[in-house]
Formats: sequence, structure tokens, C-alpha cells
Amino acid sequence: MAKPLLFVLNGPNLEYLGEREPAIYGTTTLADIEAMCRAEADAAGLDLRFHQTNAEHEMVGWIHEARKAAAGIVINPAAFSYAGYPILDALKMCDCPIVEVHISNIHRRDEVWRANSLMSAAVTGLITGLGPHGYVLAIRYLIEKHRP
Ligand code: CA2
Repeated sequence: MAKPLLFVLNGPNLEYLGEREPAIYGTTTLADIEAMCRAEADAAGLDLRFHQTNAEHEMVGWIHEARKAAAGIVINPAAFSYAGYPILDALKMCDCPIVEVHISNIHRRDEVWRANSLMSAAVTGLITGLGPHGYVLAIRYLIEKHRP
């Protein structure tokens, strides 16, 4: 039987994690975060798809796939958070639990616009400011939710 599947989706510029602005985003790379997520999913017997994109249409496509196949979605929409209405609509089409993750605390940034994520209206819950650990906590929540 196929294992339950989780999607972890990352938006624009996050491929530079660990290289740019370490004072805000830390030194952990996106590859490190993928490994952390995979370790959690593996230990619980779940499959995991991990993606990053700078293209909105690609993100929408993955959410459509997740809508059909996933037990849960973790999404760091990055700057799509502030203008990504097609992504917001795609998330609203999903019935599975969705956790929005931001590495930095978007409510504590110098740029106040970072606090206003459009996505928060469509997700089950939001983790912001806990660094890469936010992804791990999100995966654990989805594993817990999926347990019979
Ligand atoms: O804190 C987060 O995870 C963010 O979603 C990161 C986004 C930013 O637009 C959000 O406001 C908060 C992307 C930041 C810009 O891309 C960088 C990626 C790696 C290192 C530095 C910047």
C-alpha cells in the first residue's frame, strides 16, 4: 500500500537560505531543511515531496497535485505571501491540513508589510520565527493529525 504523502513547498529566493542575510534567516540551507523534514517523515512512515520555486505557476501546480494526493502541506510562501492570489485560491481548494511556515518572525521585521501574509486566511495554522525548526514542528503536527 502507498505511504501517506506530505508536501513541503518553498517560494521565491529560498534556495539562497544559509548564504544571504544570516542574521535574519540563519545559516541552515534549504538542503539541510529538506533532510530534517525527510528524517521526520521517514521515522513516521510517510513519503515526502520537497520543492522550491521562483515561479508562481509551478507552485500552483504542486498545490493542485497535493490537493489530490497529500495528507498535508507545509508551505513557506516567501514573497508569494504578499501578492500570490492564485496560490491563495489553490490553497483554498485543498481539504488537507496546511501549515504556513516562516523562518523569521514576520510580525517582528523592520518592514511592516512582511506581517500581512495573504496565505494565512487559507491555512490551518501558522509557525513564524522559530527558524528551520518551524518546518519540523509543522511536519510533526501533520503526522499527528494523520494518525488514525
Ligand atoms: O521568514 C521567512 O521564511 C520568509 O518567508 C522568507 C521570505 C520573505 O519574503 C518573508 O517575508 C519571510 C524570503 C526572503 C528573501 O529570500 C532570502 C532567502 C534566503 C536568504 C535571504 C533572503
